Amino acid sequence: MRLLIMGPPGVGKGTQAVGIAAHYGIPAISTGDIFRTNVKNQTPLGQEVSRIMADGGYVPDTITNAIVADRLTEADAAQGWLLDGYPRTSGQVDALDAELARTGQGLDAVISLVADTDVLVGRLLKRAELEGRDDDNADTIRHRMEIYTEATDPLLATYRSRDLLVEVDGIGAVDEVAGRITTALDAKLA
Ligand code: B4P
Repeated sequence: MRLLIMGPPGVGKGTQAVGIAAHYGIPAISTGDIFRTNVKNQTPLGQEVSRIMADGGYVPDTITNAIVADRLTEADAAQGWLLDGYPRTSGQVDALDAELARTGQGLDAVISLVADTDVLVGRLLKRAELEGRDDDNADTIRHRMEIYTEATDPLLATYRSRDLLVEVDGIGAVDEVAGRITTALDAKLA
């Protein structure tokens, strides 16, 4: 099973990815988590990306693509994976396509979580209180939303045209959204 989960900042990609991955027995691979771990551990990669992330920008494709390609060679990813927050640019879509072609694999579905911007801003401001993430303040959140609209939202059309997109309403309790995703995926993959 090879899946992507996409959607705007704060829509719940990371929250839902864990449950979906457990359901299918595959690893959830979050580029955001990989970068945050490197920032926390002050690795050379972390030092390179910390300012970009704190400003709400995207880490350059050359870095992100190399990290994902490398992660996909690990043993736990041999039977499948769920990519959370990747691809986010057309260059990343091309890199993932090339990687899949190289290994003779294909995607099974792309989950698109959808929610109103006002709800998302509210969630991220609440997370700022709870977790204190550097990129969860009002200015950065606005910047992240703008970049998403410009660079990532148009990618959904690509996956729709490949008949891979499964759109799910991301508003509601976490369990409720999880149930919707499973039902929609089961219908898509049947
Ligand atoms: P991500 O880690 O992907 O961050 P996100 O978009 O904020 O997270 P997500 O949608 O997963 O929200 P979450 O489940 O946490 O990226 C962070 C940064 O890393 C990017 O801005 C960028 O700089 C960099 N980056 C990552 N991938 C990259 C790439 N491919 N290319 C370049 N740069 C990249 O949920 C948000 C909040 O809502 C949480 O507090 C959660 O508890 C809450 N929540 C979730 N579901 C809810 C629900 N149903 N109801 C109420 N609250 C809910």
